[in-house]
Amino acid sequence: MTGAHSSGTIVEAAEMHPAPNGVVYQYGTAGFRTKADILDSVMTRCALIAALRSRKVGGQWIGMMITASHNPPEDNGVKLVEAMGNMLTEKWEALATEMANKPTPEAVLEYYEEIAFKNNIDLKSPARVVLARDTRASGARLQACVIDGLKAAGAEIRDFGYLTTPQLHYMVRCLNTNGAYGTPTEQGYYEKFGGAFKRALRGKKPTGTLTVDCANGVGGPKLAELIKYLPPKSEGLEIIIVNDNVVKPEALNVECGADFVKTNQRAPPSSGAGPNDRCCSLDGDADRVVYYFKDGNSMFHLLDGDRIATLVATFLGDLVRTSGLADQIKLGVVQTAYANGAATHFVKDNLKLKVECTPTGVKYLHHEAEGMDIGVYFEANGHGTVVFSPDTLKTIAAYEPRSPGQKESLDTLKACIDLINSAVGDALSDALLVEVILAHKNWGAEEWLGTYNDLPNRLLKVIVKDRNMFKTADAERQLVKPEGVQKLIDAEVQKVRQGRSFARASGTEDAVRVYAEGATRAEADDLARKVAEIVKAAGAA
Ligand code: G16
Repeated sequence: MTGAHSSGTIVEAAEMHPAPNGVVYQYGTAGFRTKADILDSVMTRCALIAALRSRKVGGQWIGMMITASHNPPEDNGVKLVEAMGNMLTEKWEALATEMANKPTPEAVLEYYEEIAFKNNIDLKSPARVVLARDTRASGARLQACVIDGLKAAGAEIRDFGYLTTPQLHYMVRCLNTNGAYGTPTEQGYYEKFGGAFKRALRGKKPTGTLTVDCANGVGGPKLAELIKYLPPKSEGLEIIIVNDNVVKPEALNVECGADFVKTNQRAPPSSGAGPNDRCCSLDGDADRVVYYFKDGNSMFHLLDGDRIATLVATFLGDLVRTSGLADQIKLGVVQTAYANGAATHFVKDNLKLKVECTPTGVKYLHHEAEGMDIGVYFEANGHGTVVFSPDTLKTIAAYEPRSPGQKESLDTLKACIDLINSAVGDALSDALLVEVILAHKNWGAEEWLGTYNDLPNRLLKVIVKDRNMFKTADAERQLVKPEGVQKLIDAEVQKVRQGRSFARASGTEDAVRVYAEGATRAEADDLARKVAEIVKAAGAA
């Protein structure tokens, strides 16, 4: 931890880490993210923004996470975290983008002062920033750039070293709630979620084992630590960790991890799991998780974010009902356009719950979920959590059950609330929640899969000259630019039974993503290929 005094000027810090010529930066879906070797200046400037943001919110702790999550090892990035542990507000994303693109150190200082002036920020008031990073090789250098910026801005720094992204969000929320959310230490995190897991299980034992692919990222060592706080495997869950090599940073996300599994729809080649063994994969910073297994015929089955959402919504809905709270608390589900059509139908028609669709990016889903009593949100890629409104939490806390059955359900519901990292999607806490639910239902992955049939789907990446020319509307389901391209996509969709497809520019990678689904694997693949060709042709213009 460092003191709250400035050890350099803003101009000097910006001079130490000059912006490369001709690069345009943008705060994207999850912060700044690009090749690590052009990020030094962004880190220092982002630190200035974090310090200003902290001052704006009365000196509360603001988080900075140095990570590029699912991206390849040579990338890196930074995400800023608001005082309650959620993503940076959009207005400040725009300020961060503008700051990152200032051409000179003098312009950086000028803009720093302009932000302070326009937002009524007293530059002598306290600023507090909490910092962590994933295991990428470039992380140490970029962290030094951040610290130079923070010191120049006179911010108090708490540096947690290596953390998963959700652990950093947890620290921010704990620090700003005086420990009401938990103790702001790694041990505090493990105690909170490990303890809640035990309480939520209520003596039930998950069937079989869980093999966790940690993407060779920071989730590996952190899961190994968390396991020490879980019930012994004789009473609880036997977890087998694979792909936990953080000593070789070039192995990060390579042929493993949640994004690999979801995109390729196959298990990591390194997975040693046997038939019907339950498996899950985290991504590089452990904020996403997807489940899967191979059946007796070696056929791969994916249980992605949509499946987690339906499982969680079903279980929490049942607990609310059996506690006797159904009249007072309503559940809703938030998805993106990537949600499988079958999952959307299942939530609407079987669970009879409200479904909202937002653009990609957990910040949008989280915001939508905050408007619900209990908002279950998951992106299909496995990124998500559950949000409980303050009124819902009060209702649950004050509720007097009228029978032992109601009490049992209420206690499980309360333990689940503690087990969920409501600040942000958290692969470790999400996986524990899934395990609790499967244990209560006495299900393995096969039974979970049996709840409905996914429509076959395919996700492709198309490299184009400038992805920014692709603009969408209607929660990314329609392309409005380049003009005329949506019509071509629609024409292909018409030809396919249960066809649906859309294209959108990624906010984390230099590519356009194409999603397609159809009644059969062949139709989904064919539709995805045709739409990708349309996008490629439009992007070449
Ligand atoms: C980030 C965001 C997610 C988003 C994903 C892909 O995840 O937090 O909300 O789904 O990027 O975004 P895009 O399709 O725009 O590239 P992560 O896990 O990489 O931080």
